[in-house]
Amino acid sequence: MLDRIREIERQVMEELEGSLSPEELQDIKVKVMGKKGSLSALYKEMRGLREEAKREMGQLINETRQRFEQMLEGKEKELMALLLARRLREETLDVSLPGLPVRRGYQHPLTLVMDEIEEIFLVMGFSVAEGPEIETDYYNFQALNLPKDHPSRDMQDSFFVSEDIVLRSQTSPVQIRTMEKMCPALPVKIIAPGKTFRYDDDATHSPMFHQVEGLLVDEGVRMSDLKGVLLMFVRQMFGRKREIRLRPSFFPFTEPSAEVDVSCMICSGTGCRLCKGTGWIEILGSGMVHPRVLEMGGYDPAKVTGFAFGVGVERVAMLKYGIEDMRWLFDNDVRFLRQF
Ligand code: 2U9
Repeated sequence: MLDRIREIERQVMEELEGSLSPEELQDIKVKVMGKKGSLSALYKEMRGLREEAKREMGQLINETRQRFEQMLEGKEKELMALLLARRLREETLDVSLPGLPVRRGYQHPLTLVMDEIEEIFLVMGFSVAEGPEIETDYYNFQALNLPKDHPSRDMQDSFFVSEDIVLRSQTSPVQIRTMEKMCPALPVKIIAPGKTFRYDDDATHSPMFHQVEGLLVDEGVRMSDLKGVLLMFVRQMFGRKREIRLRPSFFPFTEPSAEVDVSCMICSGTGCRLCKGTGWIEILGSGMVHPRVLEMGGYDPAKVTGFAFGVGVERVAMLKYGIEDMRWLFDNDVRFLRQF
């Protein structure tokens, strides 16, 4: 039996030497000291011995058991220390390493241009007005002196929701609504930026596009005021060397009306591809508010006058950033959007 104990001890030493994990240690513990372990088997074998030998053997086995327990405990501590050292080594975090780059988004060129236009007019004392994108026939057409047979009322040009409801084809209804609300207060000095809708789709037209329209109504407002404000706008937007020229035109809501050209920002007037050799680029529509439109807003055209203008935001963006096709503004291709 003594030999058996020695043999078990030798085996335990050998296995402990080679064990590398707490799980392996546990296995050894069970194999030797568990209910069906090799030491427990010895206790059972003792039953046949004489009293004296039984006591001696019992003591010896108990001592061996205690030794094993100490050895296992020691080995466990050793292993835990090793594992901790390894974790500390492997999980080290170098806080001085540079962080992972975060890709930043960009503002859409239309947002940039829209914000810039608003800023220019805010500095000149205009306020921003907003209104519905879905309008009644009255606000979109009638109040703007667009008669029933006017071509822009045609189904071909406007998106009708029903006979009386239409997606606004310009932001002018906002100005009518604002005049109605403000009347008789003066001055009405507002810009109306926002989405507009027309049945059109090619390289220079989109069915949804953006406009900023302006309106100034007060006593004694003249066409020269309009010209001064627009010259200021154009120079802020396209550079202080720009000039403007007004060409007579026609809009139902303004009289007289004028289209406004800006001197070409590429060739400064000598003629190039952008201005098609003319030196001038059309940029705005404008005019003195039609007396009937003033009336429709609640004001007396005998006492007040007003000027109005409209600018296409996509067109300004295309000119400012050299964008050749309007559809690129709506494709949401990040290779395009990243450039702004
Ligand atoms: C009220 C009275 C008059 C706004 C105006 C234009 C001329 C014009 C175009 C510019 C490019 C539309 O986006 S575009 O295609 N706009 O030519 N707009 S005068 O006139 C108004 C507005 C409101 C009460």
